[in-house]
Amino acid sequence: MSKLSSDFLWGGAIAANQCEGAWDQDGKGVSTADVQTCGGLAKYTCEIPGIPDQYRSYMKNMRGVTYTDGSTKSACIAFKMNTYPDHGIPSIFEDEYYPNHNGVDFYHRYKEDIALLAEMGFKCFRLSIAWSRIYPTGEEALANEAGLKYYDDLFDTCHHYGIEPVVTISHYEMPLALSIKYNGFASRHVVDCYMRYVETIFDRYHAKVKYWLTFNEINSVVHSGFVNAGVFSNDPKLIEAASYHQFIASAKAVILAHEKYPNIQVGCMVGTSLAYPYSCKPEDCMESVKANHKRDLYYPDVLMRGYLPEYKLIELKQKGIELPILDGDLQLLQAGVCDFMAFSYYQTSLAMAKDEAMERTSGNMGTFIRNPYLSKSEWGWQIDPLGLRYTLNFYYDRYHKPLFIAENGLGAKDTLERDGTIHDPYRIEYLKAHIQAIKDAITMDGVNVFGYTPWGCIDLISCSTGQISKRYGFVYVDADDAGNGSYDRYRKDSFYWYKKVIQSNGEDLD
Ligand code: BGP
Repeated sequence: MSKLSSDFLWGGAIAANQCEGAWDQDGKGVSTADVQTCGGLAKYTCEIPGIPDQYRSYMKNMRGVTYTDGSTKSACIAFKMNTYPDHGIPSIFEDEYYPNHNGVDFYHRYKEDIALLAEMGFKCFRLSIAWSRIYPTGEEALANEAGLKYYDDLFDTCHHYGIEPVVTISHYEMPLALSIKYNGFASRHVVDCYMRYVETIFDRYHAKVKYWLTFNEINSVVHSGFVNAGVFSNDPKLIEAASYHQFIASAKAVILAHEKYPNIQVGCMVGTSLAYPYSCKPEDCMESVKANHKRDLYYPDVLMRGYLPEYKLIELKQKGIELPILDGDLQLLQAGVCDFMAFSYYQTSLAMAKDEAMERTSGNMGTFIRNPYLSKSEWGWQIDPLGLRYTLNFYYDRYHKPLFIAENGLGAKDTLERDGTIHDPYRIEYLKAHIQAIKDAITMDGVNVFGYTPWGCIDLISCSTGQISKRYGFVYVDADDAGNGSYDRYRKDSFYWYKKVIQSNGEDLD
């Protein structure tokens, strides 16, 4: 059996808003991530009247977005459920705790952190740039030099250790001002703001960064309009417009890269949870086709094939929604096809023609019907290593372009022992099974996968709950959900295990 190629990019992934902290330092503006609370601890919690029972248990740790309508202060669910009020301005309250404000202090500790990643033998490191460090409100004429300098130093540190940075241009944050003024990407104007930001960072870093991703989990706009695209509204017309504008923005970024910086490659990033049919009943099988179109295919279809698919055009027509297509847009989409497809994979899902009463479980791309054949994490995310091989085959068959696994991993509680060790056999077991699935897809199915960056390689703030106790890392950060702790770093057992995996290029998984 053939082996993995020697240049396979082993690494890990983080996002600026979930780890940097320093939310208001060195000229950074307020971002959409800065108004999000910590689930379970928040003072301003989100009560949604009329929510069906099977969803309710998943709401308890969900974080909120704090907002005011002028007279009252309140919060609405931030992630996995568009539940925004009719009127309200996302705002920071002095009496609320916002975990992303401190993150895990990566802004100040990145040198120590990258040295730890290098010790594991990382070949690449996926991270994001905080847009609001570069353009604090998104509309300045000049970029913030302190922000630019920070990422220069960060990329130089990576290269010092021979680590290739893989950069997400927009990972679940944008200047809050663009959300408040324009409802984010619902407005075409924000595409121009994004492009100014992209021009600035491509120009500055093209010699240091080869791989770029335009938007993190671009398809999560279906359920998280604010987190993904700055849309503080439930209006489906605005949400469809925002994702359309993100397509245009992504295509423009690809075109710019190809024209001016031929050494760089630009990919899309999709949150996957492909739907298996619940049963072999033809109706369930058809339902899985529809579910996949809606959540897992529309977005990469546009970005990897360069046109709006027929199934979506029909759906929009039936809903009476017109996309804000301008002259020349369709040519742009065609010319701006991505060089590769990156995706996150945590679990698959199930589709059933009639599913009202089915038991639900949670996941990053929604709440899903429980699959009786799968186990699940403490946070209810189902564990399906074979589903990763299935997903790799599915997308490679469809686009035949290189694939990059930008996220995967197990969020779990860890215990820091008195002697500074952390024993996390559950994480090793999870990752081992998923890496085996990747190897099988490459060596037995011929899928072209060029990298793997497990999520949260250093513990960080959870995107859906705001907790740090939902840990993914090989590196433990000594902090609790309320932000108490030394923030010192410790190597988990999985740290030594992953080091061996990388050293043996995936041969030694024991
Ligand atoms: C993905 C996001 C990440 C990350 C991950 C884990 O959807 O791209 O930002 O956080 O999920 O999710 P969580 O942090 O909610 O456990």
